[in-house]
Amino acid sequence: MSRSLISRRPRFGRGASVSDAKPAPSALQCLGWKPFFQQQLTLEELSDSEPVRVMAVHRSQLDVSGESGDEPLPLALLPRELETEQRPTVGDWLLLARESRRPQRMLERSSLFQRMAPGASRSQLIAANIDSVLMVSSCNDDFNLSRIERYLALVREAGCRACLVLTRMDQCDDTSVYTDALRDHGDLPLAMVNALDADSVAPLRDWCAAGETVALLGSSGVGKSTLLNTLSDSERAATAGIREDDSKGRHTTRHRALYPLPDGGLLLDSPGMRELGLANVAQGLAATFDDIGRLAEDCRFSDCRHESEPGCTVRAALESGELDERRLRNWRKLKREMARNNRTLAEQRAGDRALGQFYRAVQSHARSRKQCGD
Ligand SMILES: Nc1nc2c(ncn2[C@@H]2O[C@H](COP(=O)(O)OP(=O)(O)OP(=O)(O)O)[C@@H](O)[C@H]2O)c(=O)[nH]1
Ligand SMILES: [Mg+2]
Ligand SMILES: [Zn+2]
Repeated sequence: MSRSLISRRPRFGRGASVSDAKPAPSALQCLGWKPFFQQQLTLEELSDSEPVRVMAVHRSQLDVSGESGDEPLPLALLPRELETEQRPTVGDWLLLARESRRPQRMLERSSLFQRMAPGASRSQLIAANIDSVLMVSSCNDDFNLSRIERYLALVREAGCRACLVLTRMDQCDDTSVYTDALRDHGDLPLAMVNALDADSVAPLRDWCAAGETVALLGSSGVGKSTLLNTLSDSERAATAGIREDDSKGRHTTRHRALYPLPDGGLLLDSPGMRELGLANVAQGLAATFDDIGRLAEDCRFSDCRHESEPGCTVRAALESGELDERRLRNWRKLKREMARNNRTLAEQRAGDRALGQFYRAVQSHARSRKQCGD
């Protein structure tokens, strides 16, 4: 990770007069430091510790960055028995003791992205303290409205702003296929771009302004790393061509990492995720499918399942063509998936608690035997 891009600019921009210039963002602000985090510090912490941001998570260390630059932080310095949500992930802010550089605590997050870990019964953290998400898809076979709705549920649950970016506009003869398909998402900002072209991606720069942390989310091969390279005007990340037959990518990016942009924003590049299982996203789902929620309010029965009940306004909207069948199917599918995953996580937590109690009981029994000289 290059330190040089985290600008330590003078307080006033070059050439500007002292009276009209806005103070340039500090190094910490360029890393996404905001009043929300500042307010969490006690006076003692302000003097004795230094906030650093987690830029990448590796097997045995974190890459962190702060006012003193980049440094590795061995994971062995963190408490061992942290629950999943308490473990630092990319984007988290930690306080390090100024002298010893030991981690003191993690700051409360402004947002958190997580998914059900593929093939496991646990959730997996993706990133924290993200302001906006660029949901990336391409003008080709990758485009899938149901997947976009899945991403949206996650992004809205986290309370982040969302923008849909469709790459490969340069290879597409008729973009109306995509704009027509998105008619139910009229309030979702949309950018159609050639990710290889700096002018074409210029509208995305507003999203990545100084101090903003922006995550790129999308399948492998849609051009996430290409966008990072073009927006940062350098070859920060490796990219590779997609398969000709099905437009699928080759999982080129292997690690999630935050990259500082020359203008002071931060971009999170991630590996393309094959699965993005949803759990605990009730609000995000309601916001993504608010039209169905509004229709359901007028159903005759408050527990209407919108199947064959009389007076069902959801089915009526389906029959009149006002509501798309695919959208209703996807809403049902995501709700079922979330309910199933919520149950799995609740059982997992109960199991963890029972195991914790068991271990504590064994430890205290062993201690008391030792004290008795057994
Ligand atoms: N013509 C054209 N090619 C693009 C565009 N966006 C991406 N590409 C190409 O698509 C290929 C895949 O891009 P990547 O940036 O590696 O995709 P990614 O989303 O980072 O993929 P993973 O790292 O595997 O998740 C590269 O060969 C890019 O040059 C675009 O808008 N137009
Ligand atoms: Mg990539
Ligand atoms: Zn109904």
